Amino acid sequence: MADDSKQATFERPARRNDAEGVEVKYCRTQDSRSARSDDQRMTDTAGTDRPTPDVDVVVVGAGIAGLYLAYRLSRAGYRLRVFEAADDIGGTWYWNRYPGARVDVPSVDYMFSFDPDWRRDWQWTEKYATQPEILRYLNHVADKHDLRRHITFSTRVQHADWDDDASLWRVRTDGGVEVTSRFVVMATGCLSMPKPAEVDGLERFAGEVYFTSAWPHEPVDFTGKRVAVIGTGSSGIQSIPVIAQQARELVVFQRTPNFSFPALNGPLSPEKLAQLTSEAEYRAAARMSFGGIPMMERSIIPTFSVSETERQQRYEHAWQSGLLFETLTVYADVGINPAANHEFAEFVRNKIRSIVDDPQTAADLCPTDHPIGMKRPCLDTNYYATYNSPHVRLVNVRKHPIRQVTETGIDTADESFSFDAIVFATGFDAVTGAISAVDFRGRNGVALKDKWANGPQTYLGLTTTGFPNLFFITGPGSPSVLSNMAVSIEQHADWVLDCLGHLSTGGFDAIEPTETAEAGWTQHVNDCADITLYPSANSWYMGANVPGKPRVFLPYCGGVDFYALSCDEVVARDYLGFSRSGPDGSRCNDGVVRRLQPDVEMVLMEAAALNLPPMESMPVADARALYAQMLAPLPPGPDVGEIADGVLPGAAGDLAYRLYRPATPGPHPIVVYFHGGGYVLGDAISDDPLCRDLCVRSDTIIVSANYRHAPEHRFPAAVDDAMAALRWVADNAPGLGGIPGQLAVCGWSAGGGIAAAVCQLARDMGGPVVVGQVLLMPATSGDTTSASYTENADGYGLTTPLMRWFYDHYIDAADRSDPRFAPLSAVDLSGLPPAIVVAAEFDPLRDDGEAYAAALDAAGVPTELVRARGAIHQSISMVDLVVSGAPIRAQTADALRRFFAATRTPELAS
Ligand code: NA7
Repeated sequence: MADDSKQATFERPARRNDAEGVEVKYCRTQDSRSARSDDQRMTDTAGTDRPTPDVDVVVVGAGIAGLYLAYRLSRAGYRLRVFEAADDIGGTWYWNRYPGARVDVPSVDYMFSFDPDWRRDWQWTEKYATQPEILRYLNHVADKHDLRRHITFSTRVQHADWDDDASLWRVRTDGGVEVTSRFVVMATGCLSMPKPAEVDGLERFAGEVYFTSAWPHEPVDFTGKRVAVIGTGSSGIQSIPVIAQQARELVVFQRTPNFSFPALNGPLSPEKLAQLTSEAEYRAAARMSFGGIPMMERSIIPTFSVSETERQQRYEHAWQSGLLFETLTVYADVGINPAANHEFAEFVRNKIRSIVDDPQTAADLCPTDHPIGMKRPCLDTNYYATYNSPHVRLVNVRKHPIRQVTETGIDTADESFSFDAIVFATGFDAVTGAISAVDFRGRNGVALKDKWANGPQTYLGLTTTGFPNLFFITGPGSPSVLSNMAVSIEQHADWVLDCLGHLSTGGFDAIEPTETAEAGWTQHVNDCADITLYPSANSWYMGANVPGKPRVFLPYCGGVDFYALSCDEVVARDYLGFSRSGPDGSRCNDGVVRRLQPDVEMVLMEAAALNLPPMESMPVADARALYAQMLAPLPPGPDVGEIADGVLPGAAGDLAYRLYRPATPGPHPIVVYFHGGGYVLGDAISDDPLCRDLCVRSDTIIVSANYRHAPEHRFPAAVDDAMAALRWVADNAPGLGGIPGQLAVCGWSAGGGIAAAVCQLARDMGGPVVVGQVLLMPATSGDTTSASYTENADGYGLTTPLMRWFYDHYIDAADRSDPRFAPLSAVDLSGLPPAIVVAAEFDPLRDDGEAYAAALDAAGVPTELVRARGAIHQSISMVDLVVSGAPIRAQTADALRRFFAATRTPELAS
């Protein structure tokens, strides 16, 4: 294809990208190619000395992803080759022909969306289609769109070497053929590399051996036979009831029981079909849904916010729904809160106990070693009831390990079994297995296997640094196996096609993520997983089923919707995090697309959707009412031993306080706590969840003392009251259940500044003795012009205008260097109690906290600074909502324990 010489100028002024804090570099100066339509093939090296590759794109795999890519690429005019190891199309649905194999996402959701007239020539017969029906559907699509002509069957791609000079991949197959290609797209599936049998002696067995992952094409008849099934994941759970119908005897060898729900399969419901009336909208909604299925959204209701009766009804509804995603979204915190998870898990275990007659079998079938939903749950038809048949038996191999396969059957540690056939349903080297099976050599000959030796690193789950022009469809770090694969496949393939079009238009021939972007995304994927219970389960999501595989959470669990937003944002921000290059130059737009903790991001999005007026635009009374209204629905925090409300004498009248006592036997150390709210908002109970959490974690009494607020009571009213409260608590410690001398202070936000100020006052006024200070996102300087005020001025909960509004209400400009307001202004910080200071990354007050911690440290005060990555001002106070704040609260509580332990006398310590 001929080039032309129209010039497109890419030179733009460098700009500061505030969200990343990273300079955007436009390295490219001039483009010698014209903008071209996506419909034209892109590989054109005329006028350059780079060789023209054999094809534009090599696609590996001809399953759902490979077929869709073949469709899109061929229609867009790219020259492509698709290599497929099997002798026909279908991928997963080609290989997994075992009895009972079905999709467990509704069939109408598990299909291509690009062909809206499918209903004219295709009908699903069931809610959950069988493997043969799905394979027929894929063949139908391949034939209808003439896709086979692009596919080379019975050919496995074994090697791929990046040629940096030629900017192309040299792809080699098991047949020894080499094909050069500008791009390689791995459409190899997430569950396509079967695990080996992992039992000794299989070669001795004289009977039939089957793997669910490579089932014969001809029918297998188990009638009258003694059959063993090893493995109780989805494949085992689907096949066991069907095999049991034929076999004379069936023994299931179970290593880990799984949670399974009734599929309640049947004909397609009219309701479901009705949902598809406006199909374009339905498919678009799928792409912006939590799991790739519309109308199955994440719950926002925490488990224990509703009554026990209501919860049981909700669990029952999920059980009766016959929908996997319903079971995963019963309550907002089932995947996060162990207690919530346990209750739902116990509901399902009770179901298992109620179905299975034999109590020991039921007990063995009840999963207890992993939280529900954190290992892939299953949908089944009569799975548990199958064990009530007299010819079906369950062997718990954790109690009775398999020793070996013999000529006639299987020996466990204490029994010999005879079989005519053994079925292995033992799973896959998931997500990375099929990618790692190809020997990829990227820039400088680096092997992908080596790069991923400690776990995969990708940008968006689509690309990896050092391997230009290599794309993974549903790769590690993308929603993939946690989503409706059909939707995620199309989303990825569409993204790749858009990217290829973009490169072509810009005259580039290579794209690669930057190290910063990849590290940022990998961190984000881990952040998402770390706020859930996923990492606690030994699942294939974690690579735990493959001996020696690094223990890393492989998919992205933030949801299809949030994930798609990231992908779209990367494109909208000029391929943020990618460097692109071509014969005439390169362009690198470095940065990180997601830096906030995922739960913070979600909270901010929900808050933004409320579209509330800024507080600083309101009368104070309205702002206070709004603040109370915003706090009311937040999760309450943990139960404490006792809560007692009282009044204490402040500097100018009574002050309310709330005391939180641990459930453990006292006496306890005491922490005097000062709430946040910018001196204007809040009261002794407005930080109730945080105080409860601190009480439980640190095993101390928390006395949350109110103080007078501005504008009614301006500086120094708040700090005077705080000092009065500290004295009163110190004087009354025994009566409050405290240990005399074991007194610390804590405060959040404005309260953090107040806590810092009272430490200085206590030092200077001869007491009381304070053994530690916990300053959470404290206001310490009154300076609203620092970098953190500029960078985080708006969009992260607390805004710069609001802080200025608070200060203006509280204090005159002339007083702002008074250390009772701005403890950072104190001339001498020596001799203050040891401190822990928490500074949130996305907080106008970040620099206040960091500066005070540095100043304390410089003055010789033992100080721990916690830089809360991805956190906002409220990350610490939204207990049980911003789960990523929990480690910070734990660190805070640990510090408190240390402060008290350091000052405890030996007698008290004992
Ligand atoms: P899974 O879900 O990985 O299940 C494999 C099962 O085989 C699981 O119960 C394993 O126990 C068991 N297993 C694996 N190796 C052994 C050995 N050596 N001995 C005994 N038992 C073993 O694979 P599936 O094919 O069922 O399903 C894969 C996915 O396909 C599924 O999640 C859906 O997404 C569709 P373990 O739990 O590892 O202790």
